Amino acid sequence: MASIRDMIVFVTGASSGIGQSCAHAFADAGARLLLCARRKERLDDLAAELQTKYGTDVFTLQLDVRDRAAVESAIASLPDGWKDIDILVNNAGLARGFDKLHEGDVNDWEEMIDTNVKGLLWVSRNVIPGMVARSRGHIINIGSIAGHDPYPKGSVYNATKFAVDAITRALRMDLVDTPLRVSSVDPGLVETEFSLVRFHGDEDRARSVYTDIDVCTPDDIADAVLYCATRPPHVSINEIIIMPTAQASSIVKHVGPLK
Ligand code: NDP
Ligand code: 8X3
Repeated sequence: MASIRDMIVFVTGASSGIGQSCAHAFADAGARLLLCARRKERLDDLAAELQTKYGTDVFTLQLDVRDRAAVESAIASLPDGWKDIDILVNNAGLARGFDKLHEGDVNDWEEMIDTNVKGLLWVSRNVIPGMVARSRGHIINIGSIAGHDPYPKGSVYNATKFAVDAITRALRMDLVDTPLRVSSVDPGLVETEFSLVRFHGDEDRARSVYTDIDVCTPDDIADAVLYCATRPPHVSINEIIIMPTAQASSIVKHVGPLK
């Protein structure tokens, strides 16, 4: 296992779920953490927890990744000591709605495309040049099984995650003559605030997604992300698809006890 001690790890969408678990996993491994999300109070609470628990050096940024100018300016004006990002975890993302395409809400579509695709691009475009200049860096994108295997009523979310997969694979080709690495970690069902956000705050509907099925936890996913980040420099984990044992594809899931 390669050490990431004192490396600067930038996790987008660290105020909840997988991003928050990644922050814990990287802090536990001795990294310094740059954390962004829109809910700054949550980030500051997390920073305090990481400082107490692991003695982690944390810098928090209130940032909406959809805002291209804000992303440019936030990254350009990072204080000394935080500019040289070693590992970028492009995690910020969401699903909105669960509808047949011809009945979908176009505002939901815009939010997903602006966050999952354009937001990931704005952050990447502003972080990767520094990595290339330093000949050092690792980009880990959080995709989804939905980016390999589409499902009904998820067309636009699926499309955004197919886009993440295409960006990941093409970026790896763009950087093949550098020491930089590009990975994606593509989960199936993980219990986070994801479904609450997808169903616009409907708690009962969100809970039902995870009822009677032993789904992954955000810590399970963070473990895979950390695995990618801690391989020796000549080894690139290109892609990890990680799902609950009770899920075999986007649509094949076993509800109830396993035999
Ligand atoms: P959560 O809703 O728990 O976390 C999403 C995180 O993204 C939050 O920290 C949120 O912070 C942040 N975020 C959302 N929009 C923005 C934005 N515009 N700017 C900055 N940050 C933003 O969900 P998950 O942890 O489950 O989701 C994380 C990633 O994992 C997503 O890319 C999702 O698509 C992917 N994924 C999730 C799966 C699951 O089943 N849970 C399965 C496969 C992939 P804030 O609201 O404070 O801005
Ligand atoms: C999230 C996985 O199947 O809940 O990316 O949409 S799914």
